[in-house]
Amino acid sequence: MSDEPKRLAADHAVRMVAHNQIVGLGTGSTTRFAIEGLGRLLRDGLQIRGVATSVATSKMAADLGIPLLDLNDIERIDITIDGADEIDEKFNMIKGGGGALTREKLVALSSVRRVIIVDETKLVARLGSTRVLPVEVLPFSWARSVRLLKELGGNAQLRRDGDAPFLTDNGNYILDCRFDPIEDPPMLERQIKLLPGVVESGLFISIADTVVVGFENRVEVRERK
Ligand code: A5P
Repeated sequence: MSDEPKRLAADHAVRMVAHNQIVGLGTGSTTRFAIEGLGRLLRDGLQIRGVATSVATSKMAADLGIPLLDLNDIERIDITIDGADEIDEKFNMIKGGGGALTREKLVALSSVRRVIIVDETKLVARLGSTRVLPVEVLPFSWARSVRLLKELGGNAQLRRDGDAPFLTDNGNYILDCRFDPIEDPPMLERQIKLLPGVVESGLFISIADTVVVGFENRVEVRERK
């Protein structure tokens, strides 16, 4: 599949950003197109400031001249544009394929409007049917987290980066959990959040407001009911 669906969804989403807004900047290959689009709008005179969800996004935004804010210095973000690994009909999502789930969730929850950009391969009937669920955990007790996640029905694997464990921007590990698929996403989200040692889960429940789905030559915009 070409990158065109991602690019079309991203281009559509950046047009939802208004002058002087604070924009949450997601992470991933789809969001890259949105950040590039915002860079172009900035050159055309649109004034925005961004809040980045990862070190990689922060670097990209800075290279494009997008001024960045620290989440601690603001009370709210006007609009966030981010991608997803999977999204179901109720707009529940799996995120964290790139390992940025914790900052992505914090930025999304600080935002008035959350716009998710995906291509049609991300649309699923049941979460967990095509992708694993990433869970960020403390390195100190990661093996115990594997056992606790197993009790919830998840087969968790420590994400690796070559020979070493993959490290998040927060210095933590990611456990990629296969659930085959997830029966009740809101319930599983609550159960995972209660496990000691878990920093954040990649289940995003009731967070997406608008979903822009990109196809080869068109987009479809869906609003949460
Ligand atoms: C980053 O950690 C993720 O949550 C991404 O937003 C998600 O994996 C989507 O990435 P792509 O746009 O690269 O598929």
